[in-house]
Amino acid sequence: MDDKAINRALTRIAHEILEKNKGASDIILIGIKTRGVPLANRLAERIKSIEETVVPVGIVDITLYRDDLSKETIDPVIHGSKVDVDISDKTAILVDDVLYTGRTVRAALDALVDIGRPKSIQLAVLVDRGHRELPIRADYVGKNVPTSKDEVVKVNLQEVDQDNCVMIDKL
Ligand code: 3GP
Ligand code: 5GP
Ligand code: MG
Repeated sequence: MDDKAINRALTRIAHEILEKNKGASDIILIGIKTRGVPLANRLAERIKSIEETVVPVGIVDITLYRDDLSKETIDPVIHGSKVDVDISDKTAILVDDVLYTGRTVRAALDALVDIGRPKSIQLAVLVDRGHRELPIRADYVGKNVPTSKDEVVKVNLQEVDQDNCVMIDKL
């Protein structure tokens, strides 16, 4: 995906979020660090320009104490989170760059439940690369990218990497 393809996918997801939730009044976006955070901010910007509603953006920080590139699978550990608004009775939308085994999202769900009791939780990802190890699926997907386990999806975002692209790399 190049810059334009990423932008189109995010614009579509913003519209899908508004359609599914009948507007943006009850929504909070929660970016999963690192690259889920700029993606959540971009979705908030788009929602603002479509509906003129300001959607709060929170952050959950889930540090993966594991080397995904090795065969070891250790549960992710939750570190710091920053959610300034009350998420009770809101629809919290988790945002991440890549959905893979689902373990990161499971940990993020734990983190959210500790912060409050949202009315519902949805998941938006830029890329779904398959290979789930838990019963987790995304409500909004930028692009489904079938991968093998010896490939990685490289996600570059301007805010972090100074350019915008999604590529498949061999390990
Ligand atoms: P992120 O923090 O922005 O999500 O997992 C740590 C970082 O390494 C992630 O950045 C992710 O984008 C990047 N990464 C690249 N390939 C892989 C991979 O195969 N597994 C994991 N967990 N991260 C990867
Ligand atoms: P999971 O916990 O679903 O296995 O992995 C999801 C998290 O790991 C995401 O936050 C994502 O950043 C990172 N991740 C896993 N696989 C990849 C990948 O192939 N490419 C990138 N960029 N990130 C990945
Ligand atoms: Mg990520």
